[in-house]
Amino acid sequence: MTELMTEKVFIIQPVLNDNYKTVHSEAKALIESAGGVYIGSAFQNVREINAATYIGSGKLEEIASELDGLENVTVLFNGELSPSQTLNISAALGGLKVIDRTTLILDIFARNAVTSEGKIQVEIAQLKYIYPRLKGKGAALSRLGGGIGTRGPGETQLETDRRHIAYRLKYLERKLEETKSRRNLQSDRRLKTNVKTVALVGYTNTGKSTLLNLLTGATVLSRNALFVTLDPTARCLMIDDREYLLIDTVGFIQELPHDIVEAFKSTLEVALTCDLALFVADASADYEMQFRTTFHTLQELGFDKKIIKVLNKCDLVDNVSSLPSDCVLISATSGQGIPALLEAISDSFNDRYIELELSIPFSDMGVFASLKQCATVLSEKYTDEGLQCTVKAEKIYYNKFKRFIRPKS
Ligand SMILES: Nc1nc2c(ncn2[C@@H]2O[C@H](COP(=O)(O)OP(=O)(O)O)[C@@H](O)[C@H]2O)c(=O)[nH]1
Ligand SMILES: [Mg+2]
Repeated sequence: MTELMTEKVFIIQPVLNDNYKTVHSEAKALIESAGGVYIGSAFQNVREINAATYIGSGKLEEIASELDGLENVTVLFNGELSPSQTLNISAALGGLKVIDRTTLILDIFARNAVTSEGKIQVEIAQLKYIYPRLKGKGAALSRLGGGIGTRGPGETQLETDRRHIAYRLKYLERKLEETKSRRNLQSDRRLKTNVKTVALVGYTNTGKSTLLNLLTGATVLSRNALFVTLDPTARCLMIDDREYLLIDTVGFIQELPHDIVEAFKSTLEVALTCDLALFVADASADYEMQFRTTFHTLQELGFDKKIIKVLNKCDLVDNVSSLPSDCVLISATSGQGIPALLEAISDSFNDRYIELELSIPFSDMGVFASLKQCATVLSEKYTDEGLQCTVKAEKIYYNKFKRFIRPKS
């Protein structure tokens, strides 16, 4: 597969309040999630919002000359724009493609929606956002071509008229109701496999993708065909010869526009079906808020799985001993804490296993063959009576083998 996206993205960051730095650095991670390449930023204090172009025309001229001559550039306006502001800014920048924050976020949701319900929900959100923006008969919108902000339903829908979109919305809303009423997460392919799944959840920019790459780096091209069919955010993780499926999720987002909250939640479904969730937070940011929001949002959606709290970016913290002790402290860039994290992951599954000391008579040697299929043989020794072995098996197999348990001497 060739890498499709080489879209270069320049950020215009309006400065409205103290949170702008966080929101700006988060936007860089969002661009990466959408497959774009960040190339630079312009910051602008906004005392009063300009009705036509949001920021002043002088600043726009400055940006236009900075970007002059560059090809394949998209401008991300990291705030919410009205349809006409989007068009006016684009015009002021010599016709460059301009997307706003909501459009970028919806694009990422579209890339990450896995279940059919999630896909429908994201498409509804996209269409609702596009709908009022189609006024000028799409001239400006169809000029967008492809790339960020046009995925999901975008490419085909942008050329159609508003009436068509209204029909489509009605259809999708009906379909969503149907899907909800016979919600069936079993359709998720992963559930049909025995591989344990571990999901990375948490805010955008906390280092989830970096961690995924670090942990699975050696096994990027999974040896197992099973993984090839899954979405690109799932990778095989090996710990002590045991396979797990590690899944990246769409990150929580600061100042998420409220009308796309439902679409966001639908992208989290993948976390609901995992066996273990790693809650990743940024040790150098407001990690308590990050853990709290992540937990509450997932709980609202019915999340009831095991959790490991992970504090990443510990390399940026001077006083590591002040960090909460119920978290695994790591740095995905320096590698610090990674062995402890791997141990915590494999330990969290260990309560499913028991060690059995068995004595299998020669007349029952067939049992040993089937034992090997579902248990790890830790030791084996032949005696006059038969085979004595110690195995580690999932508890569910206890009954199957209990008649061979060796009496304690
Ligand atoms: N200093 C430091 N930076 C990190 C660490 N982990 C990730 N980052 C940086 O944080 C930014 C966001 O990382 P990313 O993995 O894209 O975050 P995601 O949005 O949660 O997937 C990137 O610039 C990373 O290089 C870390 O442990 N320490
Ligand atoms: Mg990421």
